[in-house]
Amino acid sequence: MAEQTRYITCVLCEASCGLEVTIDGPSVRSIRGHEADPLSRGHICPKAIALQDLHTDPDRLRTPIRRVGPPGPEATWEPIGWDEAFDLVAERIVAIQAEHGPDAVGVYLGNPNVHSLGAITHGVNLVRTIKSRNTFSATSVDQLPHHLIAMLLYGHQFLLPVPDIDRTQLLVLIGNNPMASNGSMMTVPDFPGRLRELTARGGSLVVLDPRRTETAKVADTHHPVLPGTDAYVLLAIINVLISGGLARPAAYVGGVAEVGRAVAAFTPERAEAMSGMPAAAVIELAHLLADSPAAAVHGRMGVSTQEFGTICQWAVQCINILTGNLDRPGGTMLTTPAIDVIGARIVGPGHLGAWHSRVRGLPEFSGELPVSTLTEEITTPGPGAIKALVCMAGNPVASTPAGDELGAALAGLDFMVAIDFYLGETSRYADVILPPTGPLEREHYDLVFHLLAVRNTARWSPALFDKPSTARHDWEIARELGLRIMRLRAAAEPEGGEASPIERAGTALREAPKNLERQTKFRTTPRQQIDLLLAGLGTGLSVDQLASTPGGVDLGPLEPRLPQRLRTEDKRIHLAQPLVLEAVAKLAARPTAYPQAPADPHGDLLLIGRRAQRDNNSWLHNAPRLISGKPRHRLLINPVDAHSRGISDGDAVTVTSRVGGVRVECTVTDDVMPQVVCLPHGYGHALADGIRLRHAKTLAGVSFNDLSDPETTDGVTGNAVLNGIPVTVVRSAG
Ligand SMILES: Nc1nc2c(c(=O)[nH]1)N[C@H]1C(S)=C(S)[C@@H](COP(=O)(O)OP(=O)(O)OC[C@H]3O[C@@H](n4cnc5c(=O)[nH]c(N)nc54)[C@H](O)[C@@H]3O)O[C@H]1N2
Ligand SMILES: Nc1nc2c(c(=O)[nH]1)N[C@H]1C(S)=C(S)[C@@H](COP(=O)(O)OP(=O)(O)OC[C@H]3O[C@@H](n4cnc5c(=O)[nH]c(N)nc54)[C@H](O)[C@@H]3O)O[C@H]1N2
Ligand code: SF4
Ligand SMILES: [Mo]
Repeated sequence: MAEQTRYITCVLCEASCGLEVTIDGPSVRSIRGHEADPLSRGHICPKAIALQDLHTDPDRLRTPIRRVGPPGPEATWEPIGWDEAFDLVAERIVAIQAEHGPDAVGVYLGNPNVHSLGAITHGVNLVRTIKSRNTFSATSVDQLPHHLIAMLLYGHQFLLPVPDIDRTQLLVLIGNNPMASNGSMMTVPDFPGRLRELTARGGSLVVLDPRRTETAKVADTHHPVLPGTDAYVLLAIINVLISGGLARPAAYVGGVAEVGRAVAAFTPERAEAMSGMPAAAVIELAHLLADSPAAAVHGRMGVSTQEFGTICQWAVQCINILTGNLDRPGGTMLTTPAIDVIGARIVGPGHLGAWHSRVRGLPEFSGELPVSTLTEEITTPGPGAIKALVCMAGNPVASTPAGDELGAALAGLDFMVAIDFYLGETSRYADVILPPTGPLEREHYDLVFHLLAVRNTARWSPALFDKPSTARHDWEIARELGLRIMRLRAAAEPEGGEASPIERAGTALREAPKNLERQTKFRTTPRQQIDLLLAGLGTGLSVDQLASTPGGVDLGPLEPRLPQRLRTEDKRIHLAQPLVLEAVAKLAARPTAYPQAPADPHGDLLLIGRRAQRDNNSWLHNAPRLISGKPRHRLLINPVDAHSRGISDGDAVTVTSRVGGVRVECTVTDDVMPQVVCLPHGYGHALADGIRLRHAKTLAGVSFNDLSDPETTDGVTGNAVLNGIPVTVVRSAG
C-alpha cells in the first residue's frame, strides 16, 4: 500500500501540537511536527513520537476484561464481551444507587478526559446521568484555584486569561516549567522557539521556583523561593504597586483601595523572611512589571497545588490587572475560540459550596468535590458513603494524596469499573475494565485547549487508523453505559420507591425533558456535535471544511475582549473578593520566621514535585521510546542538606512524611535550594503486593503520592497540596 500523509493533533499534553504523520497501511512510518501549522509551527516533543509505541503496545487493552478473585497478587483477569460488560456495569450502578442512594456511586474523572473530544461530549453526559454528589476529578490535584478565581473575578470558571507570549516584553513564570511540561493553562506549543523570539525582541523571562528548572536555566532571572511561600511575595508585589501609586487598573476594575488595605501587612521584608527572595528583588520585580510596556505573570502547578493556591492565583490576576496588563497585547488576554464553550453554554459559570463533602465538609466546586476527600468518603461508613466507583481515564492511586491508602479503600468497594486501556495502579481494583480506542484511532477537536491557546486557530484532527470492529471509542462506552442506566432506571420506575403515583408522575414529567436531552446527546456523534456547534455559533466553518484544511484555520492573534467578555453581573471586575480577603487576613496573622519548616513536627525539609519531558503523569512508562536513558526518578537534594545528613550522591535514602515513607536513590545538586527536596510523581509501578505493572523493571520508581497528605489542602478550595510537603530524609542502611 502507498504511504499516506495525515495531519493530526497530539493529545498528550496541553500544547496540542499539530503533527504530520506518514502511515503505510496499519503502520506509522514517521511522526514529525507540522511546519505549516499556524499554532504549533512544526513543534514536536519526544512524547509524540511515542504515540506509535502506545498504538502498538501489546499490553494496551483492546477488549473488556473482568477480574476473577479479590484484587491483589492472586487476581486473574478474563475477557468479557462488550454487551455483557455494559449490562453488568449498568446493572450494578443502578442496583447500588437504588439500595444506597445516588451518592453511593462515586465518579473519578482523570486528566486524559480533557484531551478526548468523545469524553467531553459523551463522558460528561454519563456523569450527569449517574448524578452523584460524590464526583471527583484531577482538577482538584491541579488547577482548581484557577477556576474559582476566574469565576469570582471574571464571572466564569473558564474565563482564564493566557499570557500573550508572542507579543510580551516581560514574562514572569511562577511554579511553572514549560521547558519540560510544554506549558499549562496556556496552550503554547514551541515554548522554546517562542522564548527565543521574546529574547530576540529584547524581552525577558523571570522565573520564581524552588528549583533551577529547565525553564529557570534559560531565564534571564531566576529567584528561588521556598515552597509554599509565594503568597508572601505576590502580596508584597501588590502592596508595592498600590502603596507606591503604581497601579493603573482599567476603568471597569473596582476594590483597589480595599485590596491595598488587605495587603498592607505584606511587606517586601516579610516576603524575604518567608521565601528567601530578597526584599529588594521583590520591589524591583514590582517596578519592572509596572514599567514594562507589556508584561504577563503566569502561575501554575507550583502555586496552585500548595496551601495558598487560591491566594496565589488571585494575586497573579491582581498583579496583571493592577499593572494594566490584563487584556492588552503582550499582557494576559482572553482567547476567541471558534467554538466558545462559554458563549455556547457548554460549561456553566461555576459554583462553590452548593454542597459539602460528607466527612470533612469541604466544598464542591462546579459539581465536584476535592479528591483529597475520596478515601474517607469510601472508608467512613454511614448514609452517603461511596460503595462503588466509576473511574474514567484516571489513575488516582498514583495521582492523588496518600494514593496507597486510596488503593486499600478501593479494594473494599462493592463494585468498580475503570474506563481505561491499561491495567494500572488504580484500574487493577476494578471489577471490569472497559478499554477505549487509543489516540490514533479517534477523531478530535480541542474544545478546551483552543480556549487556552496563545493564538486563535481551529483544527480538526482525523482518526489516523480505523478502529478495529471489536473496539469502542470513549464516547461509545459512555453512550452505552448512559443509555443502559437510563433504561434500567425507567424499567424499575413503576413499582419502586416510596413516592405516590402522582408524585412519580410529577418527577417523570420534570425528568422527561432532561432524559430526552441526554438521550439525544448520547445519540449524536462527537463529530456531529462539533458540526452543530460550528454552524449554530455562526462561525462559517464546518468539520468537512476544517478536515480539508491540514493544520486548521488561523484566526489570528489574541484580541482585546474586555469588558464585553466579562460574565460578572455588572460587567466589572471586583478585586476585593471576601472569600479571598478572609484567607489573606488569616495568612497575615501567621508568625513570620525563616526558615519556617523546622517548626513542622513532620519534617525539616520541604518536598516538591517535577515533570520530565519524557514522562506523562503516570501512564506512558510502557513506551520503549520514553523509558530509555538514565533513571530520572531520583530525589534531588541540596549539598548542604546532604552533607549534614551524611548523604552522598547516589545513596539510597528514606523519605518520610506524616502519611508514609519511600526509599529512593538521590542526586546531590544545588539545582534545588537548601531545605528543599524534589521527586517526580507518576512512578511507583512495582506494587507492594508483588504485582508489577508495565515496565516496572526498568522504571518502577516510587510513588510521590505515598508521601502527600490528603489532610492538608488549599484553605479555600480544598485543592490538594502536592508541593511543600514537610518530610525527613535519612540515609538508608545497606
Ligand atoms: N505529586 C503529584 N501528584 C500529581 C501531580 C503532581 O504534579 N505531583 N500532578 C497532578 C496533575 S496536574 C494531574 S492532571 C493528575 C493526573 O491524574 P490522573 O488523571 O488521575 O492520572 P494520569 O496519570 O493522567 O492517568 C490517566 C489514566 O487514563 C488512562 N488513559 C489515557 N488516555 C486515555 C483515554 O484516552 N481514555 C481513557 N479512558 N483512558 C485513558 C491512562 O491509562 C491512565 O490510567 O495528577 C496529579 N497528581
Ligand atoms: N512532559 C510532561 N509534560 C506535561 C505533563 C507531564 O507529566 N509530563 N503533565 C501535564 C499536566 S497534566 C500539567 S497540569 C502540566 C503542568 O505543567 P507545569 O505547571 O509546568 O508543572 P510542573 O512541571 O510540575 O512545574 C511546577 C513547578 O513548580 C515548582 N514549584 C513547586 N513548589 C513551588 C512553590 O511553592 N512555589 C513556586 N514558585 N514553584 C514551586 C516546581 O519546582 C516545578 O518546576 O504539565 C503538562 N505537561
Ligand atoms: S508538546 Fe505536548 S502536544 Fe506537543 S508533541 Fe509534545 S506531547 Fe504532543
Ligand atoms: Mo494536570
